[in-house]
Amino acid sequence: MKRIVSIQDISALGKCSLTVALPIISAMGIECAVVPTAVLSTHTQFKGWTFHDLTDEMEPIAAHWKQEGFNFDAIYTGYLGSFRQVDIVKQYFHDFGDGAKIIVDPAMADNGRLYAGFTPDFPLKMAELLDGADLVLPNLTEACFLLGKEYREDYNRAYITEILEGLLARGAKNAALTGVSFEQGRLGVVSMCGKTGAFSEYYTEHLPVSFHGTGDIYSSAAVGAIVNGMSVPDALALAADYTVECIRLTLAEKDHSWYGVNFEQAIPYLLERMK
Ligand code: PXL
Repeated sequence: MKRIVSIQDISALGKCSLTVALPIISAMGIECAVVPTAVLSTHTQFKGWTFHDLTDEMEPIAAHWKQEGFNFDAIYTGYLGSFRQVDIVKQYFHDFGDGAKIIVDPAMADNGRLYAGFTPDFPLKMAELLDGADLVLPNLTEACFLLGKEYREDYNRAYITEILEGLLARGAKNAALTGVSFEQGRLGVVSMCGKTGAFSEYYTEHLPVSFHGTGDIYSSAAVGAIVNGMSVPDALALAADYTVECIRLTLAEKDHSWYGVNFEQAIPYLLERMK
């Protein structure tokens, strides 16, 4: 059985980070070990959330795992809260990266802005994780922050290509950008392979809503698909379709929650598509 480890926070309620990575990756038939980097009462789009840092647990967990000789098919990182956590994650890549795909979701920003609590110097620290990563999958905002580039809402293919090349130049083997739209009503993911230069793109219906946690759902599904042997472009397309299905099911529910999507109800769809 394949085994991965996901390193990110656990927002106790809020349908993001580990509370989506664990169920989605498990449902895809992959063992999902976790390194919880912090416990929050909710994700940070709520008001008044609590936060308990778990950085001090990260190195002892790694030390024990090394002693036990564990290895992983992939290391999947998401939301991280500090420079020190990024440094420890780099140590995980070093200690457990042999034979593991390294997949980095630099979850830290959206819609042109960093999430609450991040200082402007954090994105360049997060960018250190790209060096040697098999895949980095930021949204457009995160990519701009990683590269220290101005975020633009109106852009063309040349701008998107420049961003993908910038991410590859930071050392990622593949780069994928989400939330890209060249056409009214269509939203998608574009990616580039550093080795072959191959460019791929995949678009879905652009539902006129924005829900929290969809980036984490998309990344988790992409990680599961890649570890199950799909090519990067196919995995990205599958993850995009799954995310859209999650949003559709959420909108179909009267009184749906604002803070996250009904990803649980779309798991049968995901598994059907994996066949
Ligand atoms: O979904 C990204 C995410 C993960 N973890 C925490 C967050 C967010 C986004 O706001 O606040 C704690």
